[in-house]
Amino acid sequence: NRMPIPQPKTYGVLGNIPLIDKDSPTLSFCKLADEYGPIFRFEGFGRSVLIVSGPDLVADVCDESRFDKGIGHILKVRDFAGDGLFTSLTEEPNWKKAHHILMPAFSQQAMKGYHGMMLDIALQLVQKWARLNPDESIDVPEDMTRLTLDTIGLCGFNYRFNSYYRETPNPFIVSMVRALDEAMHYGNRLPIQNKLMIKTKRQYERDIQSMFSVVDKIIADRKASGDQGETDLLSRMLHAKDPETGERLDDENIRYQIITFLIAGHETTSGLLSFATYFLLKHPDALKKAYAEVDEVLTDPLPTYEQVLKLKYIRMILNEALRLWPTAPQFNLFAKEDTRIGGKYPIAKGEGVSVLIPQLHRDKGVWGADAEQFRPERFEDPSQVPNYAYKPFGNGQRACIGMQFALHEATLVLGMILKQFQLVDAMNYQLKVKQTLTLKPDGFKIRVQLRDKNNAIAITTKPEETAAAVS
Ligand code: FDE
Repeated sequence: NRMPIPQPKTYGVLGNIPLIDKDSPTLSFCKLADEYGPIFRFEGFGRSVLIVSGPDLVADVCDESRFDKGIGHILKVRDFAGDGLFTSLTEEPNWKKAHHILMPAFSQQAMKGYHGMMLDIALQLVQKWARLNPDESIDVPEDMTRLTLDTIGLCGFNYRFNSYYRETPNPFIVSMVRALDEAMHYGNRLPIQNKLMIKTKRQYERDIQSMFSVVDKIIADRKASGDQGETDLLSRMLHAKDPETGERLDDENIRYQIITFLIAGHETTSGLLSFATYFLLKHPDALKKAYAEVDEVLTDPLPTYEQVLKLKYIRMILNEALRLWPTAPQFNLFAKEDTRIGGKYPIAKGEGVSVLIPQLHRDKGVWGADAEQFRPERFEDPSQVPNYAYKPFGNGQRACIGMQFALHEATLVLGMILKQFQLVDAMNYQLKVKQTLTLKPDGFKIRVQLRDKNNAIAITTKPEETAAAVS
């Protein structure tokens, strides 16, 4: 009962690389999966990885006793994210230490402490949109990225990127995005090509240095301020001890964690909000239900923490958006021993596996004949959700630590947007998915109209009321 693993055709030293659109690798993998099935081998520059998307096979590689998170594909990101949570191996001491220290800071309970800060940034988005003229359009992914970046900056280390006050991204973010882009492309070039790209390499090194200097200053300033443990992530990282070892995180590791939260926490959540907005725009029935819910639940001028928890249908919309377009679309593993995937596909110790989430999430055998359709009702009854075939936040102990954070933030913001605005598909947008490290709807623009022209929150002329409500 040993089955050969299919492999697409190869191109000499380039292996399978020419089959991949380097600007949207995940979508290329999905096309290959349509052709080669639920598991196939992919080779590039001597490295080989098994691309797995069949529900049973994914369930099997999610067995943490035989598979663990691999970082081979993101090795280059360690140049600036070091041994932070996302880019460390499970066996590295700093993974477990930071995991223990940071878990409580990302619990559902902890969201209470961030709610006011999340609201502060969400209000900036709502007020910007409310003040647009009727013929001005909104670049949704851009404004959502402003929101998610500012939110993680404020909740993470009490730093304001003030993205709504800038036309272009903050220089820190320019460096981060450029460095990420280079880290992603680096592995898909021949070593000789990389050697010759001297300008790119210099820019990459400059970008990393400028990220380090911004973050190191934030850490130094906080230490100098004599902070005795405020509620943000940074103060927790500076003060909390790992209950197992009794140790704290060192400054270098804190730097890596801050960069990690900025990377992991803003593109993914921004993509989620953009796709959710897109689906609502194109599904009037779901939009109608969402309006009914926000009108019923969000009865105060500003949403409270408890009200956000009551936005059940909005949550279902977000879950369904993450099913069709999981914004972190792949996660990687390696075999801890010689074994077989699904009992029949042999894999050697150390070999890599990549779980292709969008393909898994559209499996008709699990999700039904309408798997390609946007239907939030799938998530109505939690006991009916096939969790083994739903992995938008990864798996097991290496799953996303920021899940509650992202979902609270996204539910709050989507609820506020719907409470205030009618969404207008002024340019009849046709979905085009773009990939950096994460997925986003490319060039997605809408217009909005205030639902209630006299709405006090959106166009308040009494800032003190807003301030009082936020605090
Ligand atoms: C993580 C994560 C994951 C897994 C990956 C791997 O395995 O490789 C996933 C899939 C995810 N994540 C997803 C997501 C989505 C969304 C919306 C998010 N995410 C969001 C967020 C926010 C924040 C802050 C975060 N996030 C964070 C994070 C971290 C830190 C991590 C790592 C963890 C460990 O490993 O420990 C992740 N995230 Fe996420």
